[in-house]
Amino acid sequence: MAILEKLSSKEAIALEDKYGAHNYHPLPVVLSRGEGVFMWDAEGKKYYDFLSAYSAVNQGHCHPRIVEAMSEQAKTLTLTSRAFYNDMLGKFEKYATEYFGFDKMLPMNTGAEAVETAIKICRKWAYEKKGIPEQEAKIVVFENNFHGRTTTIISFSNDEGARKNFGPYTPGFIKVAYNDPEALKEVLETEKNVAGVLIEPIQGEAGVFRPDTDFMAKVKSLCNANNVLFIADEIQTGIARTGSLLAVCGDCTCQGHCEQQATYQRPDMLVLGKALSGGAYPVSAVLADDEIMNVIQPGQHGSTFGGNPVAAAVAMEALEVVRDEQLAQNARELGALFREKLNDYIEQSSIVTLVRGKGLLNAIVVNDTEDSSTAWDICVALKENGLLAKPTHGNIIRFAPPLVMTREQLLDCIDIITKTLKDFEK
Ligand code: IF1
Repeated sequence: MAILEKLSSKEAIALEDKYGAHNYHPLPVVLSRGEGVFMWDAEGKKYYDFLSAYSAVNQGHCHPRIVEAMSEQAKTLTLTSRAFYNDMLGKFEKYATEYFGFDKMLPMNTGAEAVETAIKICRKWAYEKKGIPEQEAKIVVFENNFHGRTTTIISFSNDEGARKNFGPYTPGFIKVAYNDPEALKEVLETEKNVAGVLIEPIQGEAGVFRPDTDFMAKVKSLCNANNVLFIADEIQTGIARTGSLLAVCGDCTCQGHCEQQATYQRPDMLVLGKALSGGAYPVSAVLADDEIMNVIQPGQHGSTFGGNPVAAAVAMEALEVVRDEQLAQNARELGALFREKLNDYIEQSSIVTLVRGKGLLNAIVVNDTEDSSTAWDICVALKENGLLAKPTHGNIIRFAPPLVMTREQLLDCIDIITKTLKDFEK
């Protein structure tokens, strides 16, 4: 089989079934091309993408500027390892630290690697700066969190499917209820040796669960009061997805980064991934100021591909596109329109109970039990009608199109979604 020989959907699925680990249960569609908000399957059928690879493709599929940057760098120098310098990493580090307003950046590849990096930095800071006894550092995490799939990260997950039979688990994590400042306050004031709080500003996998508006401000304030690091995992919510550059920016309407303290809850460590590269290449990063980041000395952390020249070129272009195309503003405006139209539909619906989200990270809750197949069946019907989405947990369907979507395209998608839902009304 020639590498670029086109397969039929049936052939592609059969190959994955026979030769691939069964670690996913994909919707029965085989995609072979993407452009902007669209993807085409192996038979040429066109779909709106309403998942954006879990918010990695915020800038749209195969964005020409990002592809060009990747292609040019790939023809020049792809990887040196960090055993040597290269002429792209310093540029990327300067660009990204100015873009997000931190002293330093540690580049990695996947989101989970960046979360693991933040955990390591937090622990090291706790021992070497806060004076917590070695091996005793605790990090607070939240019920229904999702931060990746490494052994340490699933150690503090409460999703049995993600953690069962992967033990023994990594110790040193305390779980508290999400969106409950009193519970967090209690833990920070009673537990000894707390080093950090690791939080998603909106819990994506939990079903796009948006906390109270002032929750992030309270988390930051409680961390400051207890000398604990506020670590924001913006891997899914960041890069304009929720209608501002970062979800911790609150409702700030600026297109880039600002220090409007009124709305911006500046974390001590910012964790980025996914759309940091526009979905073209694995790029992730941890950003922090010197007094935190400088606990890492040569030889104490790293990765073969972390900060490679292609990652640097792709990420700088992907971030520039976010600014030039005002994607945060577009996400804010289209997200409000999406929720308004879905709420109009919900008023007379028996199958959808609510729509929730921020910017273009939204979800609907289907009026059925978690273990019912209704949400799945709706997604299969949406696929037949030319729109791709996938349930998160059981009866919740996440809707997250690329942020380059136009108003006309969004209205077309809302039409597809409501017409499809009507077929499931009781
Ligand atoms: C899968 C979920 C989403 C993330 C946050 C870290 C990571 C993710 C907030 C790790 C990754 C992806 C992983 C992917 C499905 C998807 C997902 F359903 F798993 F939970 F988006 F909600 N922090 N989320 O959302 O980043 O290592 O994957 O680059 O594992 O099935 P990664």
